[in-house]
Amino acid sequence: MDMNCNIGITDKFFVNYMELIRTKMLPYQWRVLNDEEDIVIAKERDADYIPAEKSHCVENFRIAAGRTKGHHYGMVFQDSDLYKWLEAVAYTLERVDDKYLRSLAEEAVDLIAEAQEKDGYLNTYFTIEAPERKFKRLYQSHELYCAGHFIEAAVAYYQAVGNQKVLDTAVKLADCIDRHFGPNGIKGYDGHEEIELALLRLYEVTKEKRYLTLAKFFLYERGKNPEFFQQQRDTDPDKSVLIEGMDGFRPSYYQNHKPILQQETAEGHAVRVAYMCDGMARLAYLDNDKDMLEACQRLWQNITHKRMYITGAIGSTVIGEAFTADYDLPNDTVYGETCASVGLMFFAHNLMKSQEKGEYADVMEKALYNTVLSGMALDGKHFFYVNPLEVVPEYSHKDPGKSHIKTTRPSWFGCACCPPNLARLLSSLNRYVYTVKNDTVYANLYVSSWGSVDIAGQEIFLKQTTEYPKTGNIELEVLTDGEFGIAMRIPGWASGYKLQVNGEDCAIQPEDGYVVIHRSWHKNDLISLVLPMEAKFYQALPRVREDIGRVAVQRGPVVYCAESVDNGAELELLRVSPDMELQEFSADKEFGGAVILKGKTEKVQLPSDEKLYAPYENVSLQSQDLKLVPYYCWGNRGENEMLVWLYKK
Ligand code: FUB
Ligand code: ZN
Repeated sequence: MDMNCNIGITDKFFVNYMELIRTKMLPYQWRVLNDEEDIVIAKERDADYIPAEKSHCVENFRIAAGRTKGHHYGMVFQDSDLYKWLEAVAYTLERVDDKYLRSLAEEAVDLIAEAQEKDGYLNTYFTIEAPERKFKRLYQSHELYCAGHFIEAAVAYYQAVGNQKVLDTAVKLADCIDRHFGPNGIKGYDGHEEIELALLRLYEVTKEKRYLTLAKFFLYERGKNPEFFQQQRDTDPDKSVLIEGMDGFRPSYYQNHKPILQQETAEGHAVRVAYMCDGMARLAYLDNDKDMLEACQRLWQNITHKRMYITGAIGSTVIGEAFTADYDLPNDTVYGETCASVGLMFFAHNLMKSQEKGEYADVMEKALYNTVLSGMALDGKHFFYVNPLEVVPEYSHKDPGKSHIKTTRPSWFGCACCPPNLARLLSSLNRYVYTVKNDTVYANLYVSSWGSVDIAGQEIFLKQTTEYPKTGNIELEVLTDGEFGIAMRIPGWASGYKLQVNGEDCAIQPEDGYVVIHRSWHKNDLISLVLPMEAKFYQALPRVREDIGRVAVQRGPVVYCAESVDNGAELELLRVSPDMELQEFSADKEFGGAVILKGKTEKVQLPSDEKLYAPYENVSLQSQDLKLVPYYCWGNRGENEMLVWLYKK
C-alpha cells in the first residue's frame, strides 16, 4: 500500500472489474502460463519470429530450477509474465483473502526462488540457454527488465501477505545487480527501462539506500554514451540475436540518444519511455531531485500535448512500437499498446507526488477509462495489445501494414506483456484515488471508496460515494475530526461544476485543476461535487492531419465510438453534425449498464455509377440513426468496423 493512503474500493463499476480479475482472469492467466488452456495464441503482428505456440512461462522456471529438463521457450523476457501475474495476485489478496490464488502465488514464489542462482542472478532464459552471455547483450536481453518486474511483484506480495521469502529473493537479486553495475562495474543499463522504478520501490520498503543510488545511476547514466549498446554488441563474441527484428534500432529506440535531462521529446519505444518517465518521477519525488522533475515535466508536456491520442493511447507506429513526431497520430495504424497507457498512468501518478496538477490526474483517468479498459474484453479472458481508433476488418486482414490492428481481442499473445499488466493495474486502483501532499489530501479519481489517509501524522478516514462516470455526482464524507486540506479535482473536460460543503456553496476558485478546501473538519462533514456529464463533440488541434474534418464524442472522461454492428457497415460514410443532440441510455446488459448514446445523423448516398473519381459536387445525404458505445466496450460483439473520429458534415 502506498505509505500514506489505505483505501478500499467499493465502487460497483471497478469492483466488478476487480472481481472479474480475481475470479476469472487470474485463474485463467495462471492456466495459460502453465499451458493448460486450449487456446489459440495470437502473434501481435505478422512476423514469423514471434514464438506463439504456447506460453511455457512456468515450465521455463521449472527447467531453470532443475525440476524438469528441456529448453527455454518464448520471448527472452517471458519470465515477466509470471511476475506481473504475481503482482496482480498480491493486490487482489490485499482486498480479498482468496485461498486458491494465495496457494498459487505461494507455489510461484517457491518456484521462482528455486530458479534463482546462488549469487542472486535470476532469469530463466540465461540460466537455461546462455549462462555465458549474462549482462552482455543488454539492449536485447531484458535481464534487468525481468528483474524489475520480479522486484515489483516481490514488494507487492510481501506487503500484501508478509511473505519474507519473496522479499529476500528480490533483495538477493537486487544485490547481484548492484555488484555488477555502477561506476565501478558495467557502466550501462537495460535496453528496456523498468529496473529503475522497481529499485525505487524496493528502496521504499527496505530503506536500503544502495537501491536508490543504483536506480539513480541507471537513470543518469542512460544516454551519456549513445553507442553503449552497439559497443557491447560488438564485443560479444556470440553474434546470435536474442530477439529477432531488434537489431536495426537506433539509440533513440532505447531512449539512449542523449542524457535523460536533455531529452525534450518522447522518442522511441512507447512502453520504454513510459517506464523510464515513471522511474524519473519516482526519483524526483524520493530524492527531491528538481532537475529530474523538470525533465519529467518536459517529457510529460511533449507526450500529452503533442503525441497522445484522445483515448490516452501513446505510440503512433508499429515499427518499434514507438513514438514518431509531434501531431503524427494516425488512427488506423496506431500502436497504442495497452502497456504504454498503463505506464502513462504510472507516470502521472508518480508525478503527482511531487507536484499536484489536475492535468496529471486528467490524463490518468483518460488512459484508464479508455485505452486501459479497452485492453480487456468484458469476459476477462480476451485482450487487446494494440488499441486502434479505427478498424476495418478487411484492411486488417489484407494489409500487412495493419496486421497489428486486431479486429477482436485474442485469448493471448506470443508476447504477452499486456494482459497481466492490465491485471496488476486494475487490481491496484485503490492506490490511485488520493495523493497526500503536506497537509492536504488530493482527490484524483472519483471512485466509491472508503479508508484512511495519513495527513501530517493524522489518520483521517474518508468515504467517497459516486456512480461516476455514469453520473457526475460525487460525495466525499469526512469521518475524522481534524484541520487539513481536501482538494477536489475539477477535470479539464468539465465545462462547469457545483461544489458545496455541508450544503453551502464553496466559492474557492480552482488552482491547477483542484479546489483546495482548508478548514477544521468535523466527523460527517460532507463535500458534494456535481460535474456536468453531458456528451460533447471534440475536435483535434488542426495540426493533427488525421483528424481534420472529424469529431469525436466524449462524455466525462469516457470516449465513444461507432461500431458497424449498431450503425451498419461503412462507418466512413456517416456524416455527423457537432450540434446534433445525443440522448443517453443506460446500456444493454452486455455493457454492464454503461451509458450509450443515440442520435439522428446522416449518411452519404453513394453515386449510382460508383465512379472512383469524378468532378467535385456535394454528396447527397440520407438520414440515419447513430448509436455510440463507450470505446472501452468496443469489439465485444464479434468482428466489426469501429470508428472514434467520425466525419463531420
Ligand atoms: O519488451 C518487453 C515488452 O514487450 C514491451 O514493453 C512491449 O512493448 C513488448 O514489446
Ligand atoms: Zn504490452
